[in-house]
Amino acid sequence: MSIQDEHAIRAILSPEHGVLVSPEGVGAQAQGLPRVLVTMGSDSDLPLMMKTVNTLRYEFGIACLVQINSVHRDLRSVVKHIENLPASVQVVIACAGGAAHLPGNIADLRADLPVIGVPRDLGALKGVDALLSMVQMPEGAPVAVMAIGDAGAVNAAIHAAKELAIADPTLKERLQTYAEKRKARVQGQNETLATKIETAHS
Ligand code: RP5
Repeated sequence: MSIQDEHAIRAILSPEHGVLVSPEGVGAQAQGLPRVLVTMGSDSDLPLMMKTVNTLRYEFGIACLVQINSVHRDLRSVVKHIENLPASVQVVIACAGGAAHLPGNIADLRADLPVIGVPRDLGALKGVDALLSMVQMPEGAPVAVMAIGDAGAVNAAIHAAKELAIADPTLKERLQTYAEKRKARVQGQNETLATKIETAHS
């Protein structure tokens, strides 16, 4: 690893830039440079977004930065954080619930980065409000919006991996392995189907 890389990692580990997470661990235990920012409006979104973080690191070996950014409680810090992301970050995944303005705001702040939105299933409208807030972006500020909740959180990680895989053959292979695992799950379900029908019948 070059001295520049080491300096970059040290800078990343400062609270200003969020928490670095990689397959090796969190913060000081993490290794490599972050390729994805996983951000959210509140740490109440974190249980949902751990599905994104864990899919990125364990399925695809992608290091990410995790950071809370609230456009409704501390907009000035959001602008500062997003304008000063480490240069290694190539994709942003942003989760919010309710009136979910975070992904669209990031799409405006960063003309150079793709933004993936994850609507959280929350409150009276159960995520439909967040979904519509993210998907109805005006022309010029695109947000790639995933499904509400758990499936969206996992799919955001897969979508980010696909974007990075355009220039990364290793990631293409990991995506293929991931797809094979999903196929094997269906095969496994078919193999145990007769027993399950028999058990349900008796
Ligand atoms: C949004 O408000 C956050 O993304 C979160 O989904 C929601 C509620 O936040 P808390 O009141 O739980 O902090 O900005």
